[in-house]
Amino acid sequence: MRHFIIPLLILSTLLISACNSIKVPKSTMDHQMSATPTNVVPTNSEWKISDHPKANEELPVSILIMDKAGNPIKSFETVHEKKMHLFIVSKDLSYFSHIHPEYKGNGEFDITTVFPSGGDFKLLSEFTPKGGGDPSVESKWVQIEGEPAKGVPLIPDKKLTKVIEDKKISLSFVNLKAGETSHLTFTIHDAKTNKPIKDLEPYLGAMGHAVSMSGDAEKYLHIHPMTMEGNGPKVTFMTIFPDKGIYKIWGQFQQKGKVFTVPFVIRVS
Ligand SMILES: [Cu+2]
Repeated sequence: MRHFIIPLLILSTLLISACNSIKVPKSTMDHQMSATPTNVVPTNSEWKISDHPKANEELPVSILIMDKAGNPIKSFETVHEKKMHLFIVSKDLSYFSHIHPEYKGNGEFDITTVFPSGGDFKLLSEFTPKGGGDPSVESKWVQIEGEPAKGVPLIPDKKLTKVIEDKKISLSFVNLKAGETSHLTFTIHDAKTNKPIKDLEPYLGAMGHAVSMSGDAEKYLHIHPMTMEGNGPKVTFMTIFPDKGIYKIWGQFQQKGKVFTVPFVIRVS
């Protein structure tokens, strides 16, 4: 069931967000914003990571993408400048990483990463086999040996303003109801001067990216901004949260060649 639901969620997000973004998935155009996902290529995956993966060590991770018959898929679309986007989160969602495995050919993607502590981590890859109009998703839980991090309880933020790397970022939304269209706006100021930041740069082909996960790390949404206009201080995203509950959302933006990530915990009612 999970394998079916997750692509469906991403699809609905992409279908909606695509209306106002520059890159419109084929299925959106074909189906006029219908919520029926028809263009996700069904996939299987095989993940290779050492037998006893340890925290704080360089660990090679290999992901083989196959079709349902188990044959490697050989060609992939480049989406947001990459053939694969890989997200790694700890079970409590306190750790987040967004990286790009290298395509080795014959369905295989490789990357080396360091897990910051022992414990359970979810690896979630997003890619689009050639001809697919919307991304496919494959994920894997891994258990990392080593001292576990002190778990961070997932509590909705009371204050939706954070200071990250000299930037003050606020999150606001219109309609945070499950199953309905939500707009999320990140507003970015210089933390020292309080001046609005107007020189954001495109990051992976958009004025920002946002990834959201449900509190249990089972539901995943990759949310693209609604427009490419302007370079801050506001970037608005549109999505549909599938269910009520707590979600963590990570906004990622770039300024002066540097990417910064801002996390918020929200409650969808
Ligand atoms: Cu990416």
